[in-house]
Amino acid sequence: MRLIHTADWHLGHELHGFDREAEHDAFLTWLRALLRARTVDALIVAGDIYDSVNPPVPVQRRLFAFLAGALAENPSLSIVLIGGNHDSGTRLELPQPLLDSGRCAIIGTMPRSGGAAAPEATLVPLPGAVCAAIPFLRPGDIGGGGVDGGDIAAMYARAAEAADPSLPLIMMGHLHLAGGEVSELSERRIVMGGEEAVAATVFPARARYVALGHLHRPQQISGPTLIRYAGAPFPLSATERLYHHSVALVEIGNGPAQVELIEIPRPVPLLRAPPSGALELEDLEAALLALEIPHSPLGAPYLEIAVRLSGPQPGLRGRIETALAGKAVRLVRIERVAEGLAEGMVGVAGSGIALGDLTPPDVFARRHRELYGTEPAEDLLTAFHTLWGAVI
Ligand SMILES: [Mn+2]
Repeated sequence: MRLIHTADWHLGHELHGFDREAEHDAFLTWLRALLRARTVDALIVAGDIYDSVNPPVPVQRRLFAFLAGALAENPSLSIVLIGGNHDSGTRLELPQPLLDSGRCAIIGTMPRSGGAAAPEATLVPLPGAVCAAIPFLRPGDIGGGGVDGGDIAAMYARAAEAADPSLPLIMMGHLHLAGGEVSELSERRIVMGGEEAVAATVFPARARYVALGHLHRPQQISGPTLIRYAGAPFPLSATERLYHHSVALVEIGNGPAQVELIEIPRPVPLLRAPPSGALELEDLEAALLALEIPHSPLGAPYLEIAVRLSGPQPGLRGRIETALAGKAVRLVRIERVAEGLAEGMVGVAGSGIALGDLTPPDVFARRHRELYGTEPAEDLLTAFHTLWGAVI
């Protein structure tokens, strides 16, 4: 059997206030054409279908139109969707009664039976295979307390035991596996929220293919079987702009599963000035004046800028906008890098300090040091404390 594995669509995503609707339309149109061209048995989407738990109406309409269209165009296609940490599982499942349940399964939340998790109920029959469609697991999905690697392994083991042993077993999941490369920005809130990465050994060796979502770079993870993150369809932050975004076409026969990566055309260019590191403001202004803007029919390219500063720089944005005058770009972010700090040496990530150990004034002072390389002035600290007192 042949399937296409994709994930982390994040429908409704905004890049620093710019909506991605045209890009999502381009991706979904491309995917529908691919499904028509490549004749697969199944399309599986491994979570974070939506970017938020309460996606706007046009965003939900986009998903429903895609599902209805792809099923109508491909009479032998099955589709399986699972919920990710960004999704509301119950909202994701909403259109299920309107879709042919024999060909489209949406499992947003872990099914329950008599109040307890029922991983057996995640098994979805596919043409020539069976799929354990296990969604992102939240504390409480499993029965009180947090979700650890042992709980996750137990869910996968129970699903595998309940699956017809004569059929190839495909497993889905939305979680953070140890050994996966994390993009710096768009997954940070999850990693820093105290979530532990789990070992790839949570998956039974019996699975022929494990289709994951959550990490946005397409990648294979070594483990007891073939385990892949499909990755997002296009960059969701500037740190993802060099990824080779793709979908995985997986062929499961008698031997090991075969994977063909099909690169997704980049709908809108995402530029960075400079391409890596940061420049002093004068050098940056010169680089911006000389910046070549690629042709981009779906909307002006996005631009992220990194400037090296030795202290607060009033009027920074105005100077950058002046240097960009007349250029068709969308300025998404100005990263300020403090003089004397090497890139990547800022923040608490990798420092061994847990965010929970810092007080808000600590975070404020650290952020000031990151931005300007100096301690906040006394009057600024006083203003911060006044504001802090007003909100707690
Ligand atoms: Mn996710």
